[in-house]
Amino acid sequence: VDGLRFSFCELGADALLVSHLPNILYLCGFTGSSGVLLVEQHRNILFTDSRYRFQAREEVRGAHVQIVRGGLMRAVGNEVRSHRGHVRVGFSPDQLTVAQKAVLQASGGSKLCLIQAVNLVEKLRAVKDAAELDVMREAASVTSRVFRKVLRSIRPGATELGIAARIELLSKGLGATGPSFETIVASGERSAWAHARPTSKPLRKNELVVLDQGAILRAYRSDMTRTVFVGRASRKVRALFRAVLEAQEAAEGIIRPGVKAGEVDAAARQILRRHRLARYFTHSTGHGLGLEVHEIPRLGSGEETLLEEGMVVTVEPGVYLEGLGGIRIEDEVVVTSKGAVVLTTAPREFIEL
Ligand SMILES: [Mn+2]
Repeated sequence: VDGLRFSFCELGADALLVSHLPNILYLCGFTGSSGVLLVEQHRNILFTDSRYRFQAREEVRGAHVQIVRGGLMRAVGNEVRSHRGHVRVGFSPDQLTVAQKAVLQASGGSKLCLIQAVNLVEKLRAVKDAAELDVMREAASVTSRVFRKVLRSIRPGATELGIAARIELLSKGLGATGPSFETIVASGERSAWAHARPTSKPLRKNELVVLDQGAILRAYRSDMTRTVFVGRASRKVRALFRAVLEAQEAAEGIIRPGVKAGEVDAAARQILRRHRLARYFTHSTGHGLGLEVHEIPRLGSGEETLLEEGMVVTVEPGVYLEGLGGIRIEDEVVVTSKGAVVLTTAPREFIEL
């Protein structure tokens, strides 16, 4: 939190309004679904409501808890108004609704001065410490083990929804509290939808199946994708798979501290371009991961963010061909001084079932 104070002081703020729940969890340990944290120079105040009285007492570290009635933002405004002079409060425009801002300004009155402070907590969160990495390694391990187990259920007749449910059930059996995101099981032509929702469509022989899954373990999320084939694949499908795997390995291979996030994306794209597949690779190469499934840095074209030791990112090139299907291979890696260390250890070779 000292680093955070430094960064908002640099922006000319006296305090930081933290309204995004994952940031609140990161800063003070509170897991409730309603709360606002005000980080001031010499103290932190978590505003929440009476439903969380006992939970906050149990969870919150390093912040004074204030149970409020009649709205969190009004309470923050009242707190600001109780100060002697003006208070410049940093806030993130994409994490405060227009309505919340209006209430805050009405209750804070003329003493409140809002200034933009974007991504301050997110920048801290991007670099994981040893304890966070331990949890993330465990979350990734859950996902890898679930993949191995669920392979047995992948056969003609099984539905996408049935397999997705099985993935989530197996994850919970291994200690996960839920899926990191809506589990993707997409088969046949539907596998070309990069973010398909599972349906009651049964798997058929000679179809690709994309499985994109993640588990939440002690609040941290994992994210891994594998693409398998039901039956025996054609040479074309095998060649596509090899190209995607080659792109993934190239991207992973250049990851180290000091490399620009955009360079990792370029490395994957260059391989697919060489295979004349670049136009089928329609999303960015990866993203940071932690308390949320999409965090900074984004591994996308032209991204200037420098990778740092301790960042956890996904590397997930894919190709999506209308009528044929999609192939995506995604792993989660931690950036170390020696390069990328893979956390998701499920087999990456082409699996035919
Ligand atoms: Mn992902």
